Amino acid sequence: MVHSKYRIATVIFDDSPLVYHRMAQALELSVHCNAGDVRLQMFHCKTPTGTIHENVSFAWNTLKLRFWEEAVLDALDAGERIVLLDADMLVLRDLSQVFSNDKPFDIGITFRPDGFLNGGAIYVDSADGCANAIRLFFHTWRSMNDALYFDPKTLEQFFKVHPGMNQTSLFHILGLPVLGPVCIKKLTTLEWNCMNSDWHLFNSSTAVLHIKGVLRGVCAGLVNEVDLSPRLGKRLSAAFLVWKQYYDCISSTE
Ligand SMILES: [Mn+2]
Repeated sequence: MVHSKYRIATVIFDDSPLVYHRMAQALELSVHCNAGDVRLQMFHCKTPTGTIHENVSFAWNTLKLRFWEEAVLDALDAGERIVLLDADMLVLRDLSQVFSNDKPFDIGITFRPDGFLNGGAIYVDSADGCANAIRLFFHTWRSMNDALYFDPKTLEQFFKVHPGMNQTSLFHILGLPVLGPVCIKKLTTLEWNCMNSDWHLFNSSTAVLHIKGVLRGVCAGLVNEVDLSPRLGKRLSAAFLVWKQYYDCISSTE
């Protein structure tokens, strides 16, 4: 059985560079084109003032996680499943298949082929999963993230094991006894969060494409699209062509 009732939530910072707004627009378009009438909750916020880190993304990610936790609590109340996505994503097909009854889970996390996790897409079975375990998971993740944010020395140490503000905090809570019986499912990035490590394998099984690195460079106008093919050869061609369809469509309406 495949579940159908789920929502998608994402966070956009209104004062972020134009490229992020274009990526959020593309996400919206891709959900509309490929995921039917699935509700996309787009949370708008502003960059916090007085950030203590030079890298503004630490503050963005820390605030983003608060919105994600709120969205999960709201979904739990509504009895709906939820997929939490970065704004730099494209949804290429309906995502309900991830909630197949065959292997029930509370939280689905994507792992790259090299074993590193990526926190850009989190799948939460807030309808059939254990509500208390899910609440505790997000509380623990956000608490770890907040603690690290205000402890730059420990953060630096943790980054040696796993980079990324939300990611390193996620990595370091996995396996903590405090999480109790939460059921974590390991998903492949290729299928559920296709990023630069997987672009060369991109195929019709890919449900979510993560726009990072050089793709984002083109989107921001930092890399000339014409220069892209020789640089990447065959490696990126399929993912790039899909990405281009959405971005051309957005550009034509600007
Ligand atoms: Mn991302």
